[in-house]
Amino acid sequence: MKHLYNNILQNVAAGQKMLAVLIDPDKMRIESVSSYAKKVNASMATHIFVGGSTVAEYLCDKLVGELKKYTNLPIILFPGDVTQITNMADALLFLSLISGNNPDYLIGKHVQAVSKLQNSNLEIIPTGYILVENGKPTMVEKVTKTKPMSRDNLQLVEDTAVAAEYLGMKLVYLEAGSGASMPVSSEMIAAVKRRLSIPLIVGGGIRTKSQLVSAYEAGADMVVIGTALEQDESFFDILKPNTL
Ligand code: 1GP
Repeated sequence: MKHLYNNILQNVAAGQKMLAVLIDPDKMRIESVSSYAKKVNASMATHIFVGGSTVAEYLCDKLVGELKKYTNLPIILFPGDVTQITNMADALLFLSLISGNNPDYLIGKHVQAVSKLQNSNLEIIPTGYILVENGKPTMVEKVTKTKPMSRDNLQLVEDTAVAAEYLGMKLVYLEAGSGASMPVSSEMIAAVKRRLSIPLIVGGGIRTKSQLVSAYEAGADMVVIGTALEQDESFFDILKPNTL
């Protein structure tokens, strides 16, 4: 039964904030998965995202298979490319990079993915993905050959998010980019959230508890953290359940 999106909607309706831990298969050694998954399980994380910009083929499959041995948390693919799709996961963010105008990332890769997806059990969640500038170039920018949206043009980012909702997308993901030096601003999160009735995901450059709390307070329904946990697993200690 494909119920992950409905669970997300229920959490939003109940005011329950969600946290996704992003695991990049290129940066996680298979031997480390069991201990990492234990830390994720003991934290406030509600979801695990798996994906990256430049993942070698079949690594996602291997990683998700290993993770499934150690966690019951839902595993959602956050793919940088078609090769990262694996039926081992529970769901897939079917991302459209709506901040840019590269047709490959608006529809091209999606068409390529269909033959894999139609034979899978993955819950497919169409997601409007908006890359916002963070002060330095990001891997997403490089790989997709698109420019991020300006931090200063709130109106344009808001309208882009609303256009995603009008197009029928089920989530909007405001992304500063992995390892961003500045996360998406609270002002932008609040402005976008005010205009949307679908759930809002925020990620990129969140490294402290106060940045996490600010993102939630501004209106993020789900926050994604990858780099900060990759670089320092002691960050899990301040992400215990019910400690925000
Ligand atoms: C990247 O939004 C995610 O796509 C998470 O970013 O790695 O900076 O936490 P970080």
